[in-house]
Amino acid sequence: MERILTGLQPTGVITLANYIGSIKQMIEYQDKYESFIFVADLHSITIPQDKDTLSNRIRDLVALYLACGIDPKKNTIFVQSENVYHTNMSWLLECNTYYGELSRMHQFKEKSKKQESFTAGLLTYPVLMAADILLYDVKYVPVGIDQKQHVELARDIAIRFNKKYGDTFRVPEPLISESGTKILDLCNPTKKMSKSSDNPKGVIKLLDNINDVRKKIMGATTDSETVVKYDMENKPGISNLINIYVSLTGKTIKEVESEFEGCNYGTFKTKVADTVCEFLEGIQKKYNEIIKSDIIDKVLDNGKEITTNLASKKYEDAKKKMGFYR
Ligand code: LTN
Repeated sequence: MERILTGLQPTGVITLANYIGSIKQMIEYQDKYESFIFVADLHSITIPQDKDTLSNRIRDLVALYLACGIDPKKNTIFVQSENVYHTNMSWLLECNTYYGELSRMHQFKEKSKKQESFTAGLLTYPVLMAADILLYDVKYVPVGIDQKQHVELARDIAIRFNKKYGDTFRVPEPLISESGTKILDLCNPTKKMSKSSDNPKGVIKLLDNINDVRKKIMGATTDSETVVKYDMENKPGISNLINIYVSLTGKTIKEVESEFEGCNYGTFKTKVADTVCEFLEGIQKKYNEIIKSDIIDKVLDNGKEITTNLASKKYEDAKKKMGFYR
């Protein structure tokens, strides 16, 4: 089985869009690949984080992933800051990366232009990400399209290092899922549903109160027609609800259109709301059990041991190749 690795930042609660767009995908991958999933807590501090909520967020994130169906027997799950080799490796790689490469990254340009001043970490962040990836000889890195450039940088760094010091790193490839459906904001179905949106009515978080979720779906923006038909361009609101319904039931768009032929939007929305609420209730029940058990600590201790072992070997190898040995 080929190995894959992906990192998730512990910022904010996971949304239904995150579930449909990426977690579902990871659940499929767990039978196909040997998968490493880690909480990228060191990445999250490139912008200031509240120190009192950070550790809760890490636990919450792990608990939610487990509640969604990420199986700890099939995945190695760990916390980035608990494995010192990520930062150690990052320094070796930083000294093999150029300032020009980092300052050209889209995400750096985007995030730095919004602020008067920013930390050096915001610039060097993609090198830490390269270290995360290159430590484990992974074949693929499942990421959203926004992270593709960072994975390409990791490739460039690996190729450069291998050429300069001898074969050390496996050159990874980004795995961008085509099938993951983009879920849109319920109030403004022209933009993505995002946890950082300023209008909470448009966003469903996995731990939202069930009655609120129902209200959000019933209040979703739609068009002035009455036909439940998939048309992303002219009927983005209804199409978005169809996408949500399709993703949670496994039905096809055609099946959904005929299921609701002749029905008004109220009937359709009620059915979507029932489906989403039932789904979230299941996740929340599991989440509440997991969060008060010792499962999280067991899973993370195990992940730390396995990955520290692998990473230390890779780090020592890279370090020696660069000339550090006695
Ligand atoms: N930068 C990513 C998170 C991340 C990651 C990684 C993803 C950190 N290290 C390694 C894949 C592989 C993000 O912000 N989503």
